[in-house]
Amino acid sequence: DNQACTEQAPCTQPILNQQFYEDVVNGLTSHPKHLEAKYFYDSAGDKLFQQIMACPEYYPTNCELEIFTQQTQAICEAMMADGSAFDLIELGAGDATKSTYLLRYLLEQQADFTYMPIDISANTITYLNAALPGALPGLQLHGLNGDYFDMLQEAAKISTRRKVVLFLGSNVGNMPVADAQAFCTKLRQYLQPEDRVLIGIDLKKNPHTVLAAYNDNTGYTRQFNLNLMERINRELHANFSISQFEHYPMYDPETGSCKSYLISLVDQEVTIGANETIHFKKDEYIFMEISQKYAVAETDQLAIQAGFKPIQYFFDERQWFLDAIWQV
Ligand code: AVI
Repeated sequence: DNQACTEQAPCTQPILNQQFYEDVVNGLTSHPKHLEAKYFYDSAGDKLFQQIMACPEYYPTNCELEIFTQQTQAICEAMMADGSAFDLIELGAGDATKSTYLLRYLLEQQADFTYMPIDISANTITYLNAALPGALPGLQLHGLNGDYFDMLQEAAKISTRRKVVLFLGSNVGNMPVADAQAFCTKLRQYLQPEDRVLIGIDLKKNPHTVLAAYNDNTGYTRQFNLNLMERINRELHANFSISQFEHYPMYDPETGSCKSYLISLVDQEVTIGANETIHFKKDEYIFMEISQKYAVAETDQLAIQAGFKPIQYFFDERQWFLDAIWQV
């Protein structure tokens, strides 16, 4: 069992990630309590997210894959635009499974482009630099490890070619609408006229379908949320009793926001490191994550208010997911 640090048994291990510590303590001493979903993705979290994506209930990945496999040519033509050379920048590339469909087609067409995956994980960039040249012979590749906007600036220094930015997988949905709006506005400021974005956005649909995707029967999504507590125990020397919290997912069809919470089952105290004690009342919640769903018109609003023109839409058969091309 995890032992928290106390005065009697002080921490012997240092807290390696100070930012993580500050964000967690800040979130759990706020009203209401919250944690940041970006911290879901340690190695156990990465594995759980892979398992979520393989669940029958979790439709977004399959929808976007369907779009990319069924409409490869049209999507790539929209990216190639006038045929001029370009840099293809992917924000949060991960293992690049989806983008590989596009990259392969672009290579077949002998498009003149450099693929620049950006990821906050150094492991991811190391992996892509090692794996992609073998899988995609002839690919010009320049991986960038760091914050999205820092690396966009870096990409602009490396070359002045036209930019096409990929932001896939409904990652934009993990921001509240106001933050998504600010993010898109900032993205626009890093781009030049004629640059384009291919953005994947999950759409509003039957509420049962959405909720089931975030409440899979096997319980991977539940574990995915609880894993953040395990991570906090391990890395920040805390003593969360995982069994004393319950995963509560909800979807509001009116606003399109799908949210997940962890609910305290009892009155309890949790210590983090040597200095923090957090009190939980029975039934008190921690807000964990938002996965915002949009109507198509709302995605247009997002684009236009950020200074983009939505110029093309690609839907899956059921119209559950949208990959849109936005132009500066
Ligand atoms: C990464 N992101 C788009 C996922 C989503 O659908 O919001 C994360 C996720 N959370 C629970 N299931 C999947």
